[in-house]
Amino acid sequence: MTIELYHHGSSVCAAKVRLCLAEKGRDWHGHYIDILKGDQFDPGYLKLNPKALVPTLVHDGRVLTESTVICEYLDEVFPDPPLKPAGPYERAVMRIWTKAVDEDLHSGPVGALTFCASHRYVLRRLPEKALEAFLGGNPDPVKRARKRRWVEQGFDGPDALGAVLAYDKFVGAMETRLAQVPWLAGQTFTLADVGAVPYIVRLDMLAMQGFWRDRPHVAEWFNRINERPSFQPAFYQWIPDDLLDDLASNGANAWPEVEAILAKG
Ligand SMILES: N[C@@H](CCC(=O)N[C@@H](CS)C(=O)NCC(=O)O)C(=O)O
Repeated sequence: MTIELYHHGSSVCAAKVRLCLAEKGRDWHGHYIDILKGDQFDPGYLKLNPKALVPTLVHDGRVLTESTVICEYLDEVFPDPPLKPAGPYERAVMRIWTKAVDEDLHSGPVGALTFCASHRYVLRRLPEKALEAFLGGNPDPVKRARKRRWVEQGFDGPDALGAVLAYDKFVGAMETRLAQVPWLAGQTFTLADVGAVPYIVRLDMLAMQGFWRDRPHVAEWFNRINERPSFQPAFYQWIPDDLLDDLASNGANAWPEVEAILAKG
């Protein structure tokens, strides 16, 4: 039984799958796809993942994409410990959260915030030709255009406002929920939490803990997550120190812009 994961240190979707595998106590073999250098556009990788995205899981030679689907799959093939609630209603609630992560945060806000605040500066270190190849590489024309905007315009462009507000709304919904129950789907840690954690870690890495400054239940949930044995292996061990430094320092520089957006609401 071999598990291979094509992933990258700063990919929220890849981190979701690493966290799931760590919770399951499963060993895996990694292929590092540097999505900030354009490895995802390699023709060999495109055969596995035609959308040029990470993660891709290969389990016993069979390929799976889509991080939320991969986590559901892993929970079925490795049911112990379970990461889905026992009851059908609670499982549905869990899926409302994983769907919200995909539709409300991953659809644009996490990329817009990360690129506008930090990745645009990291990418500028690429030689001009490599940067152009990177910006032109995405097979989806809409995503290609928006990434160019994030990189070229940052917070002066049209995307940062919506991204900050969507993130704030999501963290606000978490606060409301976590004031009632210890975990997003109810009484146990589930794929709902696995799905949300990487997006909160992203804010943490961007030194944007201000998103939960006045949200004690999110802060307490995140502290509990940090103490799980799965946390370090899933996140920090995969992020190169220089990228971590870039995220923290660029994120801190961008925080006043984020705060200004939040203040206006
Ligand atoms: N729906 C996909 C989204 C995957 C995705 O957007 N991956 C990002 C990193 S989190 C990526 O590979 N980006 C590379 C690029 O945009 O060029 C999933 O959940 O796996």
